[in-house]
Amino acid sequence: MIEYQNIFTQVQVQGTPEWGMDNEHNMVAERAVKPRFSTLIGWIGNAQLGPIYLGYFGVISLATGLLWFNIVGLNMLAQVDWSIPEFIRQLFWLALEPPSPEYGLRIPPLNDGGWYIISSLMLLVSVCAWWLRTYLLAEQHKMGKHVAWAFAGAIWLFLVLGLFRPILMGSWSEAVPYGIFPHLDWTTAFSIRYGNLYYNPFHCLSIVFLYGSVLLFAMHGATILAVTRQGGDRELEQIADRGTASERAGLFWRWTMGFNASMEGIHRWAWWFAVLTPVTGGIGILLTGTVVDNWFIWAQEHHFAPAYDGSYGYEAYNGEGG
Ligand code: 07D
Repeated sequence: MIEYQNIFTQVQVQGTPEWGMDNEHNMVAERAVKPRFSTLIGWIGNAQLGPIYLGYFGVISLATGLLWFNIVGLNMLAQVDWSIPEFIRQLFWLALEPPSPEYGLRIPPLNDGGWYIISSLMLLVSVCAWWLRTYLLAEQHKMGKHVAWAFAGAIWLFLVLGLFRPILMGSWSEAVPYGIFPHLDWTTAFSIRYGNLYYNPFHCLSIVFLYGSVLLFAMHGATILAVTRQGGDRELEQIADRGTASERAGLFWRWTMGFNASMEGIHRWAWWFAVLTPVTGGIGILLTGTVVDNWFIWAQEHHFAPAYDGSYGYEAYNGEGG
């Protein structure tokens, strides 16, 4: 007999595939891939795989996304003289780099950053089409647009890094290269060039929300798993009619730390923490090099990085010398 189900003791439901609602019959043509079941997938989620809704923007997004991916890959392959073994060996170090600074915001020759610009345009279209897909599918399902607006938060940072800031700086060379280690090199170089990103308060805020999201996610995930035997994982029912699971979970946190989120509110906490990570991050990147040229000196001027004599400049600030 099955006593209760949670992620560790999951009963996999496998029967007639669920196609989802389509009362107006306007999604039939777009739904692709015959649904099937996978026990392996069932261990970590729903055992049913597919169908997938393609639609107009899904096709655009996949096509342009693949173009971006292939342009980047073929450029990397060209850099190793079309040698597949070298491509595999050097893959993590290879990059499609943005144009060099002398081109400013002009379009350079293909092999001097032109491919970078073309592929970036493809990526931009792909990401935007995928965003539209999240918006329109939510509309078709008569859902709120929370996923689309959260995704827009991430797209804000993506646009700041690759479009808005390069335009404000007057050069495409400011954009991030496509490559595994090269984009890490870019990140480090960016931090060093602008005097250590740790002193950028928006980088601080972004980390607060990033780590905060991790903490909230762990707390929420753990709480729900801990009350699945009372039906806590059926969150909607628990919101509409607070059962023993919500009461117990709330009581646990109130006793532990004096406060408990509500069954609905915890998801608002999660949404805001996640969304504010790239939103604050994007503000920080946009200010870098445009408004602030050196975050360490900026922090010294604002008395939270030590001056070179080891003080925080208070004496000098208060007119007391030193
Ligand atoms: C990147 C944007 C949205 C992405 C989208 C997806 C594709 C297609 C293709 C799968 C994530 C587009 C789709 C590309 C994919 C296929 C095939 C969201 C993104 C829409 N930092 N740092 C952050 C920490 C340092 C630096 C954020 C920690 C150093 C720079 C975050 C530390 C230096 C930038 C964060 C640390 C440095 C950041 C990212 C510790 C040098 C940014 C938030 C412990 C290494 C970015 C304000 C995010 C930012 C950023 C964390 C250290 C540089 C909070 C924990 C001091 C240049 N850092 N960092 O959600 O926003 O990213 O900064 O040391 O640009 Mg940092």
